[in-house]
Amino acid sequence: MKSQDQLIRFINIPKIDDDCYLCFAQNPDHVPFMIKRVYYILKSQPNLSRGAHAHHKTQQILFCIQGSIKMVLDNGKKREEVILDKPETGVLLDKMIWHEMHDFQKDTILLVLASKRYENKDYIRDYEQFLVIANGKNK
Ligand code: T46
Repeated sequence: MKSQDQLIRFINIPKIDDDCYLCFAQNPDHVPFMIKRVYYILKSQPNLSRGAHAHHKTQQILFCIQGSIKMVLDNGKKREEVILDKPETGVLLDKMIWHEMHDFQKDTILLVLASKRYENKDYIRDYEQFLVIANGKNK
């Protein structure tokens, strides 16, 4: 199977364990794109859900640096679920992947590296529209 066909692609980064943990991610060793934006999601209440969209062009890597989440990834043909709960293991979220984040543990912190600046027009928020575009492109 080609690596592009894999829906779940983990990104493992170094975790230096001395008197604390220090993790780092750098291009190109761990991050296959130039980082244009960093954001983080925190102060989550238990059982929060977020996401439910895809991006036309943006690629991202999500690290759950505290707590845990369940994440659904869907390329329009198949849908898989992953649990993110380790600061040294991220998941690559390619463009045109529908994603949902569920079951945030209380006080989870999600750190995201993105290949593009924020642009509302890069979002597809309607699942039916996503399927049309994804399956059209995959033909
Ligand atoms: C994603 C998943 C994993 C900005 O103004 N700039 C930003 O860089 C971001 C990320 C968001 N925003 C604004 C847009 C909305 O008014 O923040 C608000 C919440 O964004 P959104 O509803 O997209 O948040 P989530 O948690 O559903 O999704 C976020 C990212 O936005 C999204 O790109 O892939 O995390």
